[in-house]
Amino acid sequence: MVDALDESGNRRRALGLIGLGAAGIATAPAWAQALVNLGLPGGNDARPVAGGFPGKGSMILQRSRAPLLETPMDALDGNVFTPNDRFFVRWHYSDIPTAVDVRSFRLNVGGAVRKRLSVSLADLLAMPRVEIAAINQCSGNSRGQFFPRVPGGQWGNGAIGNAKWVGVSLRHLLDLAGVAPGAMAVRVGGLDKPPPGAAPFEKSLLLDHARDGEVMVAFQMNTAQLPMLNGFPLRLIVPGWYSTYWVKALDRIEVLDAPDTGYWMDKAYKIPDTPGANVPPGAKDFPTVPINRMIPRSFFTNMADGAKVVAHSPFYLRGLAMGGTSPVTRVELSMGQGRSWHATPLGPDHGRYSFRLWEATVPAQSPGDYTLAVRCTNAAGQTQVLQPSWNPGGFMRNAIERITVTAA
Ligand SMILES: Nc1nc2c(c(=O)[nH]1)N[C@H]1C(S)=C(S)[C@@H](COP(=O)(O)O)O[C@H]1N2
Ligand SMILES: [Mo]
Repeated sequence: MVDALDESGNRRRALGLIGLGAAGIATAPAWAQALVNLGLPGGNDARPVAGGFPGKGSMILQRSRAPLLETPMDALDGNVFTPNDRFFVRWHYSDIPTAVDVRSFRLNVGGAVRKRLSVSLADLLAMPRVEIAAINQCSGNSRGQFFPRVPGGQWGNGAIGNAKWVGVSLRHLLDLAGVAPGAMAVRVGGLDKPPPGAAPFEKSLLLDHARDGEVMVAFQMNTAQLPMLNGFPLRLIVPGWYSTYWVKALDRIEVLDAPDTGYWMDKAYKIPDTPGANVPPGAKDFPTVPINRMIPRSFFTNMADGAKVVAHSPFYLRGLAMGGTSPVTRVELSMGQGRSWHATPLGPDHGRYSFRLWEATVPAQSPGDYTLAVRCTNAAGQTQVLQPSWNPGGFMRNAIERITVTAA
């Protein structure tokens, strides 16, 4: 349990990050260990696997400034909770915090409130705590799989992670400040700085959502303080919602009495207002809404497309599933191009917002190629689609994952 926060270790390692300068991905940096192939349609899918980022082990390097680091499948395999040092990283702006003075740091609460607050980390650590297991998934996770391809970070499936978060509920902080009558929304921002002329990365939630008791200001991630690159010392946790709302290095909370018209709510992260955020490829003029709740997904983690298995011998498959905002009710495996599905046993339930492990032993097969598919369904009846959805932002992919394995 975190009882004090200390940035000194992070500070030393963070300096190494500044030293990276403008190293790009055009040439693999010297510290890259190997290339990984993300299997994206249409190519351009080899990425270096790199270590050397503060608080991080080996990660798939999508971009070094601002850092976009993807979690390799091996770090998700068998881990319902993603290790902090393998948890993916995404920042929009390159001017990110590399050290935080934990004594002078303040979280400010203002706007339409009766009493402004300036909360120190010591104050926050003394407040009542809440804990929740929740998946942090980038809105554009798996964007690289979109076809036709779309611009943006060309993620494979690893812009996702699950952690046990501990912190103080946003409701508690709002109650301390006293929300003024007529308030509508709560906007949050962090220590990263936009370039001149650009809007600060700020996101907002409607007031009732912000006060639901689950949305929290977290200072602990899987029993440790947050890694600097995942938002040390504080970040917002919005269980069930895409991580664009999970503002990192959170230093301000502002209660709004009018809708948020800032760039990052009004223009960016908008999805088609259609089921599954699906529009025909190339579509441009359609009504949009801000991206919001996640939907079910499931992944193979111990085998990838092209894996070899021994013929005439059963083989073991496992992976992770998520329900979005409702609990996982079933995960099913198909070997017949989706004609028949078989429910798989599930691992322990850590709550509706967490990953859930699934596993299966596939009976012995004669030599040949076999295509396997995995599908998750949640308690609200939402499931995954066979035919991938498309939208120009590359958001909300939840197509059924398939791998082909060869028995020989
Ligand atoms: N302050 C700040 N918070 C942020 C962002 C950002 O650019 N700045 N990016 C958001 C997006 S789009 C994602 S996907 C998640 C990534 O969280 P992680 O880096 O901890 O995995 O952070 C979110 N919070
Ligand atoms: Mo994201």
